[in-house]
Amino acid sequence: MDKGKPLIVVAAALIDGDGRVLVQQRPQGKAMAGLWEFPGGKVEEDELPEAALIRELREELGIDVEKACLAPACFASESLGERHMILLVYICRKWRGIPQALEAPAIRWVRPLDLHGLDMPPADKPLIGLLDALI
Ligand code: DCM
Repeated sequence: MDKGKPLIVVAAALIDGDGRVLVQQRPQGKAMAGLWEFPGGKVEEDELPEAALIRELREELGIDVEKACLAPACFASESLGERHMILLVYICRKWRGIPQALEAPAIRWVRPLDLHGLDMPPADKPLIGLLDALI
């Protein structure tokens, strides 16, 4: 079956000085509403992944991140049904500003071990074990 071009999505694992990771809740009205995800979103047609992530982090959390502070960590792929999705994940430990829930109903800082207890989108789940190992 031809599913066309895959949807490229970027996400960040923001890690604070205490080794906690930021997750945000998906808003009502969107797919997978209420689930906790790593912040990020779709890469537009003419964008590079890092530029898309920098844009999304500014829109969603009000923080400024430099490209050099985005360390590629892993990727995951998932079938969304009508389309395949590839999620590119970056680790980031340095940013300017204080993250705020500008688009999500809530954000939370959680210890990597506590990620296991959260409802997350399927594409985000494989990252949990990886973060346990990396942080
Ligand atoms: N998505 C995901 N995990 C993330 C961010 C996004 O699985 N950390 C998925 C949810 C949607 C798609 O990417 O299927 C596009 O995201 P959005 O609906 O937020 O634009």
